[in-house]
Amino acid sequence: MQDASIQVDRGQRPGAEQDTRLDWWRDAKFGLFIHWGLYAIPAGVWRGEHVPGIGEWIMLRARIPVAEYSPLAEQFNPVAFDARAWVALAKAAGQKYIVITSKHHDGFCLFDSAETDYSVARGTPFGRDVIRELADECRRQDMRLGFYYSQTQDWYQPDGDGNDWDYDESQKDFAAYIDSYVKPQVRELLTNYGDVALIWFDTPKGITERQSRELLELCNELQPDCLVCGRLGNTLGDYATTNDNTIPAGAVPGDWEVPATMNDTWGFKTHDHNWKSIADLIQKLVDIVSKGGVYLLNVGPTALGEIPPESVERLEAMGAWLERYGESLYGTRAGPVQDVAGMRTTRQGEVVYLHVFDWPVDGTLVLPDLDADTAEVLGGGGEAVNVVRSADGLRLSNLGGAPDPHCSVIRLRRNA
Ligand code: H79
Repeated sequence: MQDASIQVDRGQRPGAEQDTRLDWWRDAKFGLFIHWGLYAIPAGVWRGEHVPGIGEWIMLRARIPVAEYSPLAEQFNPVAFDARAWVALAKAAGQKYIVITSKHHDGFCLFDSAETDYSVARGTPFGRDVIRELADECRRQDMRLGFYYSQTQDWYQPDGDGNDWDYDESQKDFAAYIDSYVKPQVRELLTNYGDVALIWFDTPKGITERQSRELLELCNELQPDCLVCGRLGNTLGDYATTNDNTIPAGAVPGDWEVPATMNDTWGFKTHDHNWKSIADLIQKLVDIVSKGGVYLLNVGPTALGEIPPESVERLEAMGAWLERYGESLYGTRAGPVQDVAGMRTTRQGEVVYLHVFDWPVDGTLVLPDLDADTAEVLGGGGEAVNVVRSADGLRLSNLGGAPDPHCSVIRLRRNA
């Protein structure tokens, strides 16, 4: 059964498991999402008032007219932007791909587009093509790069979806917006920046089956290896996403990804200090991978181009954990047993990795429904673990102290 938190109308083609184009992504487990645009300037505050909700939605939440919002471009001058540092941070975090907002719902583009001057390249004092700099840097550092692209909502384009405070909905020609604006921009993204790992469409809303299919065909024609996220709409796309920040209750078959925030916003907000702990984030990564998913974890850089220090600290801590325990996640598949007394498992061939969030003070664990001949504590003291099959399940003892405060890992093997 499909878990209710996965929208079944998002992705998952029949026979997708045979599609080897997804293999790198299936093994990657962990990506960096970057939400960056003009909304980083108000950062959740408009006319001195805190606007509740996610930061990149401020234009809609405060019903800011295009005539007031679009001049933010004249202030966009992120002199601290450093593609090299951003990519290096993702590397240090153990992330295997980056997805950045090439265009979010507000319509502002982080790439140089011939279709509009409403971009960082043409409409700001900064005047640089952020996407080009990132693409070049990703190539240099051997990092895959994908583009978030809001295909349905565009609050700047008169025919785009979502802006009913500037434009009369009944006068909109959505089909013209898709054909004359979205398709040319997708073509630019898939032509001008080298190999693109994936396109992350979002909020399909009323896009028609034919429009979704034509966008998919365009992507496949231009870059056959570029994956397409299931939020393209109309059950098309290469993989499913869960709802934002939603982890399924148990294992889910197929290819799926959890897009998630570290605090409560995607785009930077000065008021949002509700940061998840390092332990929580590491355990969420383990939890998702143990269920067969991929974690796409977001940062929202400031208007200056700085990734918030709270995000950097968390990503570096996750990278340090992955540096030691990465073999228990990368390239694995969902564990054979879900939620073993609060623990998680992953599987790689015959090897099962057991992830222990709360290490037993008495150095003993009993694992129902698991079987093994040997157990090794990764990064432990090297003492031999006692493995005994008991009526209650596999009993591990002499485990020693917790090797890691957030999540320790035990490798279980069976004799050949
Ligand atoms: O890009 C991020 C979000 O901006 C985007 N998806 C992630 C990856 C997203 N688009 N739509 N949604 C998420 C659903 C948003 C709903 C809400 Fe709202 C926006 C809740 C509060 C603000 C819509 C507007 C409902 C109330 C106000």
